[in-house]
Amino acid sequence: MLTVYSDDHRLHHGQTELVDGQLQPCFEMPSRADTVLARVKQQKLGEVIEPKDFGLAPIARVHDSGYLSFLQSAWARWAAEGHSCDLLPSCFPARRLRRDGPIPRALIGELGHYCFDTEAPITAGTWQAIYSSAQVALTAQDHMRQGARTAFALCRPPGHHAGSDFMGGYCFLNNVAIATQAFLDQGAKRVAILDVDYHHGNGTQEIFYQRGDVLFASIHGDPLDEYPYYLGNADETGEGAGAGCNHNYPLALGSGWPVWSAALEDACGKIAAYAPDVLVISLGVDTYKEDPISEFKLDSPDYLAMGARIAALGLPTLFVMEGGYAVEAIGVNAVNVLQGYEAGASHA
Ligand code: Q9C
Ligand code: ZN
Repeated sequence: MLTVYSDDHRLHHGQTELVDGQLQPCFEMPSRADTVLARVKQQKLGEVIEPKDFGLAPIARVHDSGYLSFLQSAWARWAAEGHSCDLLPSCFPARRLRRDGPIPRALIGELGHYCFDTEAPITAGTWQAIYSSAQVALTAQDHMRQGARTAFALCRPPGHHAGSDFMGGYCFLNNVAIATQAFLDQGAKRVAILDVDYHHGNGTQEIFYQRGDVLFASIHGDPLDEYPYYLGNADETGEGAGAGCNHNYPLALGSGWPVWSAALEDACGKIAAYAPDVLVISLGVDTYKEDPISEFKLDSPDYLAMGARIAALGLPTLFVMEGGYAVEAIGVNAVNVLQGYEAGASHA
């Protein structure tokens, strides 16, 4: 399996995030991608290539133009105001404040408009890092357009919490949505997205909620108990043309492989019935039992079984890296999914 990777991810390195009322070092750190890349090489998964540059157009197919302009210019504006620390929001338009009203002139006001939490710090290199992360996804997608059955986009920063016009949860550009839209723009009729990250993929759900050409299935910690709290319940099934194309599997905190794999089995049934041309996986491995911010109990061998079950769908499959914060283990766990898939695909 081909891996696409860019060193540009290092240009995004947030300092701190709020944990229980205190600023602590960010869980989403550059060494995460290093660990995964090292395991890809150690296991000889296949060739590792740099991304090509497909420009802004495929990103703008998913994201709002004002949001993209904001992301490109935010750091320069912040620095011009005399700051050198991370740019973080502090005020958000909750109910009955004007979320669709005039966008504030003030930088922090505009930031709150384009953001739903305090966990996506903007740093000097953030734009280049997130642009390259999206190009990593697009390059892996392009490899499949050229005929490959599978590819691995080793994206960092991750993307699934980012919506069409908002950032949050360590995410800025929705790499999976951008790759999915590229498949559709190149002639795919239907694409299925399976999000196995511990957290609900609220951004991906938002982007495709009213669309019948994308099926979204997500297995995650119950949002009544877990981040992102305000989306990811089972009664969110899609709207309009997308009615019936959204499937959420909120699971109890503490769930292990028996419960998790039963949800996977159900999701695979929905995906098979949808008969997509392509499957895209939001590959988060923060479901691991030792993950520092998560409450599922998957163990490393479970990721081999996960990959094999995905392979049994018999679909061309693009894997896109999302979360996973037990830094020493995420290489083994992510690559286990890929190797489980390869072993399963070779039996098919
Ligand atoms: N401040 C992804 O896995 N909440 N994002 C953490 C501690 C945010 C996770 C709680 C979790 C975001 C891509
Ligand atoms: Zn996550």
